[in-house]
Amino acid sequence: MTNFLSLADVTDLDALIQSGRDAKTNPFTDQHLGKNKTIGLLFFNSSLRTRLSTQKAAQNLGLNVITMNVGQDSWGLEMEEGVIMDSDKAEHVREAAAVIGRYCDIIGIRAFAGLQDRELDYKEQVMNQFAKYANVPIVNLESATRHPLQSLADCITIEEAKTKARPKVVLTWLPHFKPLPQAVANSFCEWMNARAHSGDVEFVVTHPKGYELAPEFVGNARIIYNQDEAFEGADFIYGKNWSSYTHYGQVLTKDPSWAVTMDDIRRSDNGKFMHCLPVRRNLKVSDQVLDSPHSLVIEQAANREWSAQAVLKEILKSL
Ligand code: AN0
Ligand code: CP
Repeated sequence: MTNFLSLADVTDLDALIQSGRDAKTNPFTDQHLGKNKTIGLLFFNSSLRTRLSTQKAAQNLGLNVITMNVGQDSWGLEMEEGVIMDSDKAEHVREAAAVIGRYCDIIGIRAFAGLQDRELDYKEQVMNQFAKYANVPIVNLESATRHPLQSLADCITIEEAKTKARPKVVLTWLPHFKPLPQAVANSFCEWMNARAHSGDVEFVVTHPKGYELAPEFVGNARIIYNQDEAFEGADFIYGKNWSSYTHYGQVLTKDPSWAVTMDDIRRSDNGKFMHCLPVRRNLKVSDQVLDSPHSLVIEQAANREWSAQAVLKEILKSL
């Protein structure tokens, strides 16, 4: 593996999931792999789990870690080519990426969607510009349209917790008053569609009308607009808010009936609740669900360390 930008960079998904589970059992067996090598973690946006779990995974592999909040600790970076740089961005990505690539053997980047310009966001400019100019492997720590390290952790969590060979996994939209990116939902669809294709899960998506995700992500997933119907027989309920893709970046409804409560869990097949976190309690999901044995959110976040370790190990082996 050279870059880890999306599922397309994964050659053997089963093996990658297993590698994460092996790292969880034996975290330090590959400590030699990263010796005298450095990973740089660049954050254009806030993070708790991604920042700490990726740093921890890197350290488990013997890597040195340097971290920077771009635009706060560093200069603001211009991503457009050929422009007169008279805005507030003092440095161009061409130099910045090339320079950071001289200090680091791997670069991880978090850069969310702006949610103003769909074409710009879906072009993945930040990831692609770094991939073009850094000359070292790039790891997606949540980009404008994807969050693949999250999806890998989600696959690991489902494998660990499933009680049947082909569990029913339901992605549900949750209410929120702020527009959030589609990245987590997009990636979850991308990865679950692959798991469904290999016969490992049954995958259903439920959301209010107007919250249809981009066709290239939702693929052949079954859409059921009635949430109660979608939850029938569910083994995993995966909650996430996202803003509209069709009415780009807009909040079309805040309907509180879409929040997940114990009534929804009762409708499922003794289902487990998943969420990438951070989650707003009692807005998106009730205290009762989060504090019950049905919630997998802490284990899911813990698995971020092992998903990052599986990916970094693959990249280190290719260096
Ligand atoms: C971000 C999002 O929805 O993409 C990060 C989730 C991992 N969440 C928020 O901005 C609250
Ligand atoms: N799930 C996740 O990526 O969390 P952070 O935004 O805190 O990194």
